[in-house]
Amino acid sequence: MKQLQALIFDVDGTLSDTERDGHLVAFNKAFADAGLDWNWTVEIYGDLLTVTGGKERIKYFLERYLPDFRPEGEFETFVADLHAAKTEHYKALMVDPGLPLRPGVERLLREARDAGMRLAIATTTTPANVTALLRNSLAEDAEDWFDVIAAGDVVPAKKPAPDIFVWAMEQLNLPPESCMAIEDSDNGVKSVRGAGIRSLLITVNDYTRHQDFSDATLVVDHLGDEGQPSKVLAGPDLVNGQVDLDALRNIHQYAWK
Ligand code: XBP
Ligand code: MG
Repeated sequence: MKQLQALIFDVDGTLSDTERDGHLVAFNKAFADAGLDWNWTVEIYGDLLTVTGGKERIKYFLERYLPDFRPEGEFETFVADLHAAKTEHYKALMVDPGLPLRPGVERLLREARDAGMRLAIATTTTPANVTALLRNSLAEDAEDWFDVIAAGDVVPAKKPAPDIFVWAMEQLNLPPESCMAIEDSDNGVKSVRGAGIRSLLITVNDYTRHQDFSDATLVVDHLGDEGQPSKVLAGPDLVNGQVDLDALRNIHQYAWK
C-alpha cells in the first residue's frame, strides 16, 4: 500500500453548494437575458444534474423538455453563447452575494496544506468558476494552494468518464494508490473508480444524499467543524466528529487493505 500523498477534490456540491445557489441561479439569469422564458426550478435542476457540464446540460434540457425548440442561429453557437453568459453571471454571484464553503472544507484544506499534503481539483465546471469560488470563498491566493486544477473542457469526456481524474493524476505525477478523491455525487464516484482510485470520501448534499454510494470508503453528511460534528452515513467511525488528516490516512489504509 502506498502512502497517501494527494487529495483530489471535486468542487460543485463538495467544496460548496454551488449547484443550487450558484449554477442554477446563473443559468436562469442567462435565460432571462437571452429573452428565453425557461425557468429551471430546484426540482427540474435535480433531474438535469444527471448530465455534468453546463453546455451538455442545456442540450439535455432541450432534448428532454423542449424537443421542438430551434434557435435562430447555429445550434452549437447558441448553446456556447448562452453558456458563456451563464459563466459571467456565476462569477458575479461568487463576488456578490458570495457563497460559503461547506462545513469543515476550509479547516481540512488548511490542515492538509500545513502538513505538506498535495492538493488538487478535478471538476467538470469551467476553470473561471473554480477560480471565482476559491478567491472569494477561501482566500485571495487559494488557487496557489492546489498543485493541479483540472477543470471543464481540458478533457473532452466529462464525469462520469474517468478522464478528469486521470488527467489530474498525470499532472500530479502520482499513481491512484497515492491519491484520495473527495466527491459528492454518483457521477463523481464512477469517474473516480474508472480512474483506479480506491480511496474515496463522499460528502452528501440535498441533491445527492439518495444516490448509491456503496462503493465509497467513507460517506458523511459534511466534513465536520468546531461545534458542527459530521455524521457518518457509511464506513468507519470518526474519532472527534471531524474528517481530519488522521481520519483520511486511516480510510486510505482501509481502502487499500
Ligand atoms: C459539476 C457540474 C458542472 C456545473 C456547471 O459536476 O455538473 O457542470 O453544474 O458547470 P461535478 P459549467 O461536481 O461532478 O464536477 O456550466 O461551468 O459547465
Ligand atoms: Mg460535484
